[in-house]
Amino acid sequence: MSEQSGRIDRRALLKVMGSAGASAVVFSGCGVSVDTAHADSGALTGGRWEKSVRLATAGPGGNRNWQPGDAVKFLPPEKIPSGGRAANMLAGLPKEKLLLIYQRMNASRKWETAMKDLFVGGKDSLYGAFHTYVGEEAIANGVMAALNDDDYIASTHRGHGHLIAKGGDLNKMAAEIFFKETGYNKGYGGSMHITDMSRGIMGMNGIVGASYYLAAGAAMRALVRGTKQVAVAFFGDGAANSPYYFSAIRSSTNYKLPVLFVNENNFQYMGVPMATVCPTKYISEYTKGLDIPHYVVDGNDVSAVYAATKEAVDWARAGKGPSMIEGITYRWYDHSGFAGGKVGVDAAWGLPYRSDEEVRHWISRDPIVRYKTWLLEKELARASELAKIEADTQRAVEAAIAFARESKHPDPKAGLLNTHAGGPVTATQFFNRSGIVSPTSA
Ligand SMILES: Cc1ncc(C[n+]2csc(CCOP(=O)(O)OP(=O)(O)O)c2C)c(N)n1
Repeated sequence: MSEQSGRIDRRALLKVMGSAGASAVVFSGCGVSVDTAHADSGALTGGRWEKSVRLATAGPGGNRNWQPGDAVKFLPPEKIPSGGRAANMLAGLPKEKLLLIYQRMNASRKWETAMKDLFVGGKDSLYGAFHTYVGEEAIANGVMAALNDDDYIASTHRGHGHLIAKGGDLNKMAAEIFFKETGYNKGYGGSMHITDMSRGIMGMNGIVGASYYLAAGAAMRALVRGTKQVAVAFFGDGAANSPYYFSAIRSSTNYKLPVLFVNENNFQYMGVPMATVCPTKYISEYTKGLDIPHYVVDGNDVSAVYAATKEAVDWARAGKGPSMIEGITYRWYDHSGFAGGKVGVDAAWGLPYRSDEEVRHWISRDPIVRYKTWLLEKELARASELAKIEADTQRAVEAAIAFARESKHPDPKAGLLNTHAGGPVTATQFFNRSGIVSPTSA
């Protein structure tokens, strides 16, 4: 591992990790078509597999589901299908809602891209982890379009897009990234703790696999109180290997909780392809024995995600229990931070665990461009309306950054406020209560 200017060179680190632990290499292969509509939902979308996995071993634990040369990578069709059940369901929403989806997808993309440029540019002294959701926006927005404002979501480390899709405030989010007192967590939480209970957002979460019981708990509360609310647990393909996943989804099935387990399968763990650690080719295969509805959808198609979620939400509100949805998607940037990223350039290039060609394929299936094309071709919106949304959103993002820059850093003395269940505690009270000698008085 090398260090440059006191910072870890992430690319070098990934290379070390790759050579030490990874037993598979992902490379492009010939097209093999696979029917992804094997779920209970019927044919929601189609897609093609265009990549292969070459395994140096049979996978962890002698995994028999993966063979060298297997085709595994889903590549969506270039366009969202204009007809079919999913497209018709989305097209049936009021225009106002269709435009709101477009606005929030754009807000998510533009806000994160602007933050990326600021991190990479280095002038604003931003630091801390920042996991971008760029490329995955159709999942958050497809899910949220099927929820009510008072439904709950439990997010992940890669959750800015979930928050924005649920109506999170761009100014407060930006201020939190700048660690300013006007931020969601008053400047003490950073990216991975942003929470907004007024919108049912139970928080982003740095603990991989923490969303399951947060969502199941909220769903249990809704069931007991008879409110008809539902809760959604977002999680990645890596997080699906948490024992809490199996425990939570099984218990939720036992109690018929109104909860949706929404997997964002981007095929990448931190720095290795999913095939090296995942025993099955679909995450949804893990839990099929539970006999709850499972959906596998093109996660870059907002109509497919919406349609699956709407069915799962109706199922949950009818008291029938949980569903599992797997959205196949891709993140454009590195796991966290911006290795391989440049100011003004989309995506991270030259990373050791994926090919640039693969990234280009996915960018050509940009979920926002696909949705825009679909709206225009179906004449559900005019180009001028969408252009106005894009311009207004860009202005809102710039205003959020200005707001964050102009806000003050929190007073260090306030650091221990709100940390105790008994109410606000000052630093002096904390040290007195705990018997610890205060660093300032020591
Ligand atoms: C309990 C726990 N274990 C490990 C980590 C370190 N970690 C952070 S993100 C990550 C990978 C998560 O992969 P995935 O769930 O597929 O989500 P993605 O990053 O692909 O969106 C890991 C292992 C963590 N934050 N928490």
